[in-house]
Amino acid sequence: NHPHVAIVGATGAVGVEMLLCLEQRNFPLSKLKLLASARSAGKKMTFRGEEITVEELTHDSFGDVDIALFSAGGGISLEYGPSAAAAGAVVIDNSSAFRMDADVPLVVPEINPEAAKNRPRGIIANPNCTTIISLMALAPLHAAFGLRSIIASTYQAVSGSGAQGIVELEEQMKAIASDQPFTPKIYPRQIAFNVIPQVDAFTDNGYTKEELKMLNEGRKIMDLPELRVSCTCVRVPVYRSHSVSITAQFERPVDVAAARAAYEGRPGVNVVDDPSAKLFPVPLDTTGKDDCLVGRIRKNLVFDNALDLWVVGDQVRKGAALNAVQIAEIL
Ligand code: A2P
Ligand code: 11C
Repeated sequence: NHPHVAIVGATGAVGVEMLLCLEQRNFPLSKLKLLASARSAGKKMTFRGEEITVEELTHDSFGDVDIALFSAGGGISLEYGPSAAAAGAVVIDNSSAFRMDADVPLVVPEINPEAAKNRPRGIIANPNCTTIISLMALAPLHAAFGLRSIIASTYQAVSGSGAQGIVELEEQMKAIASDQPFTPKIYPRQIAFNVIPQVDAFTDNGYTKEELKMLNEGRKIMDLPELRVSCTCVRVPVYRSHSVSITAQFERPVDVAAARAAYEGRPGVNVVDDPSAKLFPVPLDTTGKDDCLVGRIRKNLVFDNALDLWVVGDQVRKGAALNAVQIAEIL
């Protein structure tokens, strides 16, 4: 018997992509339930050629659900995730609500699939999108050289903020083109024709929460409690796909050819690295695609045993919806 699957936040940027991933990957399911706020109840969405009516999320939504994919924000996950688990569903949660809970596994299927098996709370967390994309590039290098530290800067697309991020960029571009005034709503500054060195809220040590996710989630997923990470997260006026510039230091001596070879046979990540032929990954290359792309691999000139690299991935897809559906496939 195939599982009954529910998507919580089905109308959102990630929810819509979850539906698409289930369809494109021919996920074996007996029934799909689409849940969102009262605002969307009654709306119709198409899955495998059939219309499904969106229902309002309530605590009683999960009676017959086997797998619940949550992507409606941390507050909704905290409130409804435990109800879904109590009703017997395995919750795969895309928010940050449960990621650092010791009783909740944090899973990237290409890196630590076995962690999904031990889930005392009935909840599995999907990591932060920037973290997933960065680790897709770093895990093969860790296997080759032993990862010790990461210094990274990110270039994060507006769709990382959900559907509203795209609206804000579009509205600002239109307003600027027609010389109209506008007020930034979800971003702290103008995002059109600009870059903003703030993603998520600032914490006491000067880092944002998004920047600390790379540290804390990276340690948990890689099972490297001593891993050192310093990250600067930046919002850029790109619709989709996050890019990350990484300096990674390793325990053992590195070699560029060996680094490239480390990706051979690894699912979900490919090397695109021939700068003389203008071959390096850009966000438009990965948009709507499953695989993360790595390029600009070179020896770092400052640190010993260190490599510089550039990784790009569709954060709505591998960074969120696809990773969640891959976790469901493990189940
Ligand atoms: P809705 O479309 O009905 O507001 P995004 O990340 O793109 O902003 O999407 C957020 C998702 O979370 C949407 O599907 C949204 O549904 C859903 N959502 C927001 N608030 C609630 C709520 N109170 N109950 C259920 N779903 C919610
Ligand atoms: C962004 N990465 O681009 C964020 C969105 O921890 O899941 C996802 C936040 C998270 O704004």
